[in-house]
Amino acid sequence: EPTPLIATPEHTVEGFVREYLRELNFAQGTILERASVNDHYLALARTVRHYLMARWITTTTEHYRRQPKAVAYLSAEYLLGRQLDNALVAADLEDIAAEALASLGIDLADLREAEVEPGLGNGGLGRLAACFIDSLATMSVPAIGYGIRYEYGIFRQTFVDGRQVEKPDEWLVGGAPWEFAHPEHEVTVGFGGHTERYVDGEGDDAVERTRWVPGWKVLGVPYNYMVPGYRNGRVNTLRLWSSRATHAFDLKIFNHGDYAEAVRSRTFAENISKVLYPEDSTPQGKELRLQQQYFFVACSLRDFINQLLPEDFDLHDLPERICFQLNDTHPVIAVPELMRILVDEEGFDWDEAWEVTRRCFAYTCHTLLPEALEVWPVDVLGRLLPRHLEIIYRINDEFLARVREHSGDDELLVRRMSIIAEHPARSVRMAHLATVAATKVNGVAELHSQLLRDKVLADFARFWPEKFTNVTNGVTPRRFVRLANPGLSGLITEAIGEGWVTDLDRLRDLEPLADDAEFRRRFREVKDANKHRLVDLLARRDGIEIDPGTMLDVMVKRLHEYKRQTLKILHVITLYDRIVSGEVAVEDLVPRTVVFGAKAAPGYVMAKEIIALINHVGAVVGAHPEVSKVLRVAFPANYNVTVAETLVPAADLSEQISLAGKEASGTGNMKFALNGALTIGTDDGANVEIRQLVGDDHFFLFGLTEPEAAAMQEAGYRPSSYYEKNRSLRRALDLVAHGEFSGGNRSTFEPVVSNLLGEDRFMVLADFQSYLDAQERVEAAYRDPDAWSRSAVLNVARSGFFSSDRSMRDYMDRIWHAEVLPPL
Ligand code: 26W
Repeated sequence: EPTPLIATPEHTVEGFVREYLRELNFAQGTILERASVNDHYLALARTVRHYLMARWITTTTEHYRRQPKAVAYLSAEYLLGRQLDNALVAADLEDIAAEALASLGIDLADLREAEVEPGLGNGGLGRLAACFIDSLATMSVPAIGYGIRYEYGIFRQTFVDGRQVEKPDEWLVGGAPWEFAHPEHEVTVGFGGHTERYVDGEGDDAVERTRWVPGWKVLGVPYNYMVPGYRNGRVNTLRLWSSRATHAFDLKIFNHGDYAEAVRSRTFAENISKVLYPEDSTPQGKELRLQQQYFFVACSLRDFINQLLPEDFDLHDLPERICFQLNDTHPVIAVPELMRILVDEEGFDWDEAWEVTRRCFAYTCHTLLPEALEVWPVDVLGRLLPRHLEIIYRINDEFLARVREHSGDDELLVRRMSIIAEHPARSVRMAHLATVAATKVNGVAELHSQLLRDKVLADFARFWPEKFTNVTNGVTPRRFVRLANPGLSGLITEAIGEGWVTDLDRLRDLEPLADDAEFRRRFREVKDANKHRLVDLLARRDGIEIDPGTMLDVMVKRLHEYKRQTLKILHVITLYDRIVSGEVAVEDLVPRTVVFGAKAAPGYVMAKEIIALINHVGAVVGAHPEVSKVLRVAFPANYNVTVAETLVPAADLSEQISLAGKEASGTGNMKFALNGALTIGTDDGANVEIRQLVGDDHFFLFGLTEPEAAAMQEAGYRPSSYYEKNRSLRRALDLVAHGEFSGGNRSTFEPVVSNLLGEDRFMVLADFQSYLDAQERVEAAYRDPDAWSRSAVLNVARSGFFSSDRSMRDYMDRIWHAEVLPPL
């Protein structure tokens, strides 16, 4: 086949300038002298895009031509972060672009700031999906990401009197230069209606079939995003779906003269992809959410079958061509959808269809909290997707028959394993459906996968031991080291060459340099420069002043009780108390800046109270003339990927302090370790593996282990006993209760205090003393800059395992068995 002719701009400063001016003139319709910052940004983004276009077309063409075994990542969330820098680095254009722009009198740094990041995810799960597609592209794996093009991403957080107030995230208003709309590839998706039986064929060939007659339909329009590999000549695709009203439906009503109704139907359809659910860890049982899930999954399956497979493809061979990876339960409705396509539309018999379906899906679980496991009431699901509910019932019947057969009719076991829960309302347990259907089920860190097998999905693990596996999460070194930390990247490359960017295990070669005083000095210089970058950012962005000469102690992640931001703030309060009461002199403390970044789900009342508490404590600490000499709290609003990119490289201490057995993995923990922060953390999630790799001497471990916490809960945990026994704890909680941080008002934080003293589900009080002790060890260690930076360098050198490239290799070997194409 002939190679397609694709125009590519010349990879030189002059070539870049030419392309840039063309964009400014012809696409933006303006000239250098009159262009706004946004004009410049759009012109730049499109210019960079042009350099990647040939690779994108070539990659896509080759996927189609070779039909390799591929991966389709199904995820309701992609927390992408800004695109410009990533594209510049991937295309090896950083220097050329900077020089080209400078020659036009433009500063590249100013244009970077103009990009609003696509925040199409909540937290860890969404960012993980973004890291994974980056790694797949970089490793030349034929892969496509499927998701939703939310018109509004994760809300913009603001603080009013220290309390969270949410604003809509209008990320599309400035123009969306990274996306390509393809209305010509729109897909129709049905909802509601009813099912019918009918006889297909005649005489001996006659078979009874079912058809679904939807009550209404919407269109899905695909928007393609480039997913550039790192300098390997490949660009994969992320395809996000946007909902539209069907033209026919719309027009019919419109022609009847009912304009209001025509608008209503349009609004219904377009609402589906309007906004990301800002919930993290507790599913919203809202029908619109189920609509979103079915919408994107139905579009994606249809698209894969119709657009990415050859016309004559025999769907019996589908498992040879694709693995659909289910990112948590959000896309699990894809299972009955594929069954429906095969049985109702393609005429497969049930067993044949099930055989294909089961081999096409794999499921990743991202949680351990029972309340985070999605369930859909059958009346909701049956109204919205009547045929899918029938299919789920049949899958369940056949599954439970096997359970009965193998268990000698153990009805208690059958009830526990059923896809359908009977209480409190009859509902579909999406995690059970996923587990029954999937070829493989994986957790996201060793401990998490173990707990899935032993606790959350124990019955299933006994039934299908070989189904369960682990793939420890990872993060992309391109964005979170190469791009976020140019100083450290330069230092590493100088020492060991640049291969580490795509082969992070090579960081091991840095180990001997931990003992090299000159290297450590330069390492500290980089950390210091990164702190100054953070100082500038916080001053500019938030009007927050921080001292780069202090230890930077950072806790950034979604606000959730199990993550225990309260434990961190109780530590701050204890330090405050000790200074104010004269127990310690400020000279004897290591000066610290405690940085928080956290969004709370808008409906999560306790999480919002905790945000207010942190802000109020921060205000009192900052206003105190003595305390503020050695302790400051900074809580910049609206923590996001962009902020992380400046914050993580500046950190000295990484706070990973969840109750053991609750954080599935964590990925922030990996980003900090890779950027040379030391971790203070519990034996939870991937912390366990981080500590094993970096070594106990370079990690501050504290707190109960998972078995200890479980045993204590079993025996009857009484938080108030810790309050009674522990003086520091009592004083800290009393300060809060007595209104020290609420202008004397004792009711303000009463709910937080009484929750801790009464239930304390996540055992903050039990771990308090152990945490204080660990913080003392932190202080002692920080006083010795040479020893500290030695540990920091060893953290970097020994964290190569946490590259998402390694995660992708593990998925390939253990789950997908997809092909790897040669780089181009
Ligand atoms: C439906 C509501 C909802 C939304 C999101 C429920 C649950 C979730 C996710 C499972 C929450 C999440 O982001 N989990 C995080 O996934 C990361 C990537 O695997 C892990 O590193 C985190 O430990 C886990 O909390």
